[in-house]
Amino acid sequence: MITKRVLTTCPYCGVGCGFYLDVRDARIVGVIPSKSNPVSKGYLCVKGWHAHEPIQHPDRLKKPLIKENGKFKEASWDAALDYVAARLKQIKNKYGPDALAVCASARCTNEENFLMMKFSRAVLGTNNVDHCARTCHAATVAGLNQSFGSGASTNSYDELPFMDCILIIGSNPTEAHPIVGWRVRTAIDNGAKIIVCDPRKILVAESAYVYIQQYPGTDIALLNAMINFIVTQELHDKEFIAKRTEGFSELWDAVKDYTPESVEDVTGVKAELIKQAAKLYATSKRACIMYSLGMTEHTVGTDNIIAMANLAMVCGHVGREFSGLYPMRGQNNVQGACDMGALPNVYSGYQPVTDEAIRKKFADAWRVNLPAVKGLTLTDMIYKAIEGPLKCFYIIGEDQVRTDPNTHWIEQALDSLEFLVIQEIFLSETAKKADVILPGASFAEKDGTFTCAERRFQRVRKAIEPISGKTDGEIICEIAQRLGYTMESDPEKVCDEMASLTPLYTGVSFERLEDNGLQWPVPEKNHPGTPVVHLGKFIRGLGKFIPVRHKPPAEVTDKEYPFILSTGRMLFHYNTGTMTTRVANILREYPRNFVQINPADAQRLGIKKQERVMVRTRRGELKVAAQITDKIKPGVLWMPFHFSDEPTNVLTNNAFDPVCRTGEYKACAAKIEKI
Ligand SMILES: Nc1nc2c(c(=O)[nH]1)N[C@H]1C(S)=C(S)[C@@H](COP(=O)(O)OP(=O)(O)OC[C@H]3O[C@@H](n4cnc5c(=O)[nH]c(N)nc54)[C@H](O)[C@@H]3O)O[C@H]1N2
Ligand SMILES: Nc1nc2c(c(=O)[nH]1)N[C@H]1C(S)=C(S)[C@@H](COP(=O)(O)OP(=O)(O)OC[C@H]3O[C@@H](n4cnc5c(=O)[nH]c(N)nc54)[C@H](O)[C@@H]3O)O[C@H]1N2
Ligand code: SF4
Ligand SMILES: [Mo]
Repeated sequence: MITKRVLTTCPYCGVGCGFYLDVRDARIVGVIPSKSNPVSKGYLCVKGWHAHEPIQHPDRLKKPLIKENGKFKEASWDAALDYVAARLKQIKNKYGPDALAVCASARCTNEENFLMMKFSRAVLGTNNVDHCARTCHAATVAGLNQSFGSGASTNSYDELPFMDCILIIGSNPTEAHPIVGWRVRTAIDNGAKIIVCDPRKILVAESAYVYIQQYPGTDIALLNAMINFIVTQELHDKEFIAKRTEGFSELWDAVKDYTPESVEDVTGVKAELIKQAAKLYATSKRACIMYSLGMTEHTVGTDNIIAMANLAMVCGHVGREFSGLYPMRGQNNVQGACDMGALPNVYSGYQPVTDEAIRKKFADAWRVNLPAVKGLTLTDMIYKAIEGPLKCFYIIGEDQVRTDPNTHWIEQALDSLEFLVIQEIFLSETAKKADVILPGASFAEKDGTFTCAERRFQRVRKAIEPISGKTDGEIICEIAQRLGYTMESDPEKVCDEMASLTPLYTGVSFERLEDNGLQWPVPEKNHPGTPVVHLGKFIRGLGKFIPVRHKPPAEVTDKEYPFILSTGRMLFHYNTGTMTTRVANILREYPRNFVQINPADAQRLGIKKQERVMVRTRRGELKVAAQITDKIKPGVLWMPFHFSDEPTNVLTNNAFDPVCRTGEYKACAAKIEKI
């Protein structure tokens, strides 16, 4: 007998599907998709269908753990929280507030992220707060903000089926955002022509009108060549450029030498294909660009984003319905964690910490003095831990040891700290390094909201009581209390406080999110939400053309490391796999890591199907099974990163974009050897 059905939002990817959790005798026994959810309309992917399974897995952390002489011992909540508060206070007194840093979680609710950034700023007194967007779409926030004045998706999922052309570049929607992938399929069925630019022949490339298989890390050359061709063929939107943008002549100065022929060598793509793609995109009436980490996870990530914004503006394909840029945000609530100000430079709604009037508004509301200088990014926290000034790190729901580039580097940083607190639902590799582990609560054990990749706030609802006894939000507030500062932990009240301090989300409240959620901006109490932004006018006024030029990845191939290694995702598993490797059927289908290699390379090296091989880079080495496939070019290798016991990030390069500080997960030099 099902005793209740609780409507909530999927805890995995940024699509934001809605489903019910079926509860029987205080246990969650199943998932049923919600037909009325505006995002998923009754569909779910394999991860959503199994989202209940990890929640009650026996491996869940249930009691706080304190490390003594290298071993974890169970402790009472009071003992653990007293100890954490005492150590935070001691470190702050000894070294000052900027010796501490917190990492919020894109897996947690908006309300918990708001509390985490408030805790950092108002309680610890530091702007050193960040989260995994740094490894992910920070380039989107930095790039689109410069071009358009806002760093989020310009349009909505529901427009996709009605596009004439979708340019999919560095995004694998059928695996990483399946329910958006389903809308892309609908668009194809409706007659849309798809352009796919991806070093791997991903599933949607099979249905592409033009498929471009460039080398990883050569997208600026490719996009500039498209712009070059469009302008020389007079296919650009002169009226849009004149009325709505600035800087076109500077752009032209930069792209005039990027003829399609001139980029053939660097991209590995025939000029004719680039011309076909450019012409199709420019001449389609309804055309948009969908992109993701293939563009952001590079040392030129920010420039990659700007190059796409340039292309869209040259063709007038932005700032109206059925157009735009769709950055496919990754985690269930990474859009929200950014929106809530879990970033070192802004409060909620992207209000700068360096703006005196804004700082005063928050300081008055919170009755404290607030730090005026920007904090450290996650990337720079790691450097500062190794160098010495950063002494203490409080991390919620992020497994840096498995997900940051170059595992040895991140381990060195965590080992250098005086005190590490991890708030987790499973014993992740990062948690193993902690001095104290605080057991958090999964999405099914709390109320709140997530914001998905189309800027939609949606409700998350509690189906069962927290298994550890406390939600993540309550834990943060109880530490704050012990440090002498009272914070309201009730999610609905936190949401109201956030809305009252944040002009972009003034109209957001639990009551108004009941049915379909709300897409921000929601600048007034009764505002209906905003499916399309930059309509008629960009948020920054005029759209800005910013010239960008091709730069090779930080590490290029050479005699010793002749392959380009790229990494990414597969449909069945999710990030570190702490959750999906605890779903029996998923693990049965995909139990282990692998490396993809082109048949010509495999033959030359004598590597056979499924043979275990050694992959090496300048950072490390890893034994994995070889998967021979013509879906990648000769000279390229590809690996997923979902398997904790065969950890891909021992190989990846900790080289970072100078602006947004994201790591180059998508291209480094590697070699592959028979064992
Ligand atoms: N099933 C599943 N879904 C997920 C996740 C998951 O782990 N599993 N994670 C979520 C998260 S956190 C995120 S951020 C998103 C990410 O979603 P995506 O970014 O779509 O996923 P990735 O596989 O990382 O990379 C996308 C594509 O970029 C291509 N690529 C690699 N290098 C380059 C390049 O230099 N140029 C171009 N143009 N393309 C390149 C890859 O071949 C790949 O097809 O997915 C979210 N959804
Ligand atoms: N090689 C390679 N590495 C990558 C990438 C890549 O493309 N290639 N992509 C990068 C990207 S885009 C991302 S976003 C990162 C993701 O990196 P992470 O954020 O480290 O990965 P997740 O598996 O999502 O881990 C989050 C942790 O949160 C925990 N958790 C889940 N829900 C909750 C909750 O409600 N409360 C608490 N307290 N904990 C919770 C999970 O158990 C898990 O250990 O990985 C990055 N790493
Ligand atoms: S597409 Fe994303 S949000 Fe939807 S069910 Fe799958 S993992 Fe969950
Ligand atoms: Mo991500």
